[in-house]
Amino acid sequence: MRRYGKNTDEDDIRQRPNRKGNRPRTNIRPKHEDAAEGMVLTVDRGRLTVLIDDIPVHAMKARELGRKAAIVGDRVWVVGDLSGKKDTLARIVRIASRTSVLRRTADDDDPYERVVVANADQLAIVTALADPEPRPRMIDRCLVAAYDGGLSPLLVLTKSDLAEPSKILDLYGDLDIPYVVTSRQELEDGTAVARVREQLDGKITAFVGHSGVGKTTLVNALVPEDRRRSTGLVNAVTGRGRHTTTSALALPLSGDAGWVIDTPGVRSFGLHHVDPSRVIHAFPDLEPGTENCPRACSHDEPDCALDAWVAEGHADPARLYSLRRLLATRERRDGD
Ligand SMILES: Nc1nc2c(ncn2[C@@H]2O[C@H](COP(=O)(O)OP(=O)(O)OP(=O)(O)O)[C@@H](O)[C@H]2O)c(=O)[nH]1
Ligand SMILES: [Mg+2]
Ligand SMILES: [Zn+2]
Repeated sequence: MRRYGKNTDEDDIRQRPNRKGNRPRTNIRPKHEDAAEGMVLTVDRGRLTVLIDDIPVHAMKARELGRKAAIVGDRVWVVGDLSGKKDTLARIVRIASRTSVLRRTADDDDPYERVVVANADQLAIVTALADPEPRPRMIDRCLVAAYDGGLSPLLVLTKSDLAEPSKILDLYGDLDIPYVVTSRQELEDGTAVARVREQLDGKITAFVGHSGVGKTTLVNALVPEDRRRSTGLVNAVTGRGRHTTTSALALPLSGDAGWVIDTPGVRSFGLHHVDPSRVIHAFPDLEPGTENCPRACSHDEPDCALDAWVAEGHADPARLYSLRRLLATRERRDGD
């Protein structure tokens, strides 16, 4: 596992091993010379847990940071009691600039942005093939948020023991977006875990999706229990009844091979913050067809070239329908 030394300076940051992703680095020497660097694992009402030298340290934001909030995935510098012992509270004195920011709003017409995760390289869009029913509309929205936030998407289709993946793969299988299909059986015998791990190596991956799709089940299968316990934080699923996740939690994969970030299920992925002109990037199969569009085409107007292009058979009409639906509902309250 990666270790963060104290007295971190620029050179240490540069020499950090296993940098496949574009983790933040800084040219500014920390103001506090004795500050230790770590990663925010979770945030609970102003109390943060920061992993420093393998120790989950309790911390809060120093007043000097002002309104700037640290979120899960942030790289931070911490001073004070770094023992991680009960009732200790260190102070976060600096937050590194972020390489990516995953944002959402509750609804499209809600201007209040929730920053979900910082510095993730990849967005695992988790969709159950049944229970709950898959909703392509949610997938499209997550794709928009991923491209907009600077994360590369990964589709994870769970519960293939309950339903066939073919319908969803008809829509998304040819988009050059990596995908994995998992079932309960394959999670238990380890085959699904190996397949998912291949897609996660060296990256920071945030798992998002509706409640009950199996995000925590998957994350727990990926990160062995003793490892989860060593962070002092456990997102429980086992035991009696369902355990819905209430706050985002970052966990390190074994072998210094990246991180997984479990997040609470969402009803919708509001995109109030996304400029409508950027929505098309989440539809790579349709994007080439916009070449003959009029200038500043909204792609939801009579002169849009996509109708003819799709009619010529270049893309699935269902995808154009999805794009239009997303563009049309972006300014309205939205059901899923
Ligand atoms: N049949 C089947 N059930 C699964 C599978 N994966 C997860 N489940 C079940 O689905 C339910 C929900 O799983 P969770 O992992 O809690 O779902 P979640 O996405 O974390 O839900 P939230 O935390 O509410 O967002 C649990 O009862 C799991 O046992 C699967 O591959 N097949
Ligand atoms: Mg969960
Ligand atoms: Zn157009």
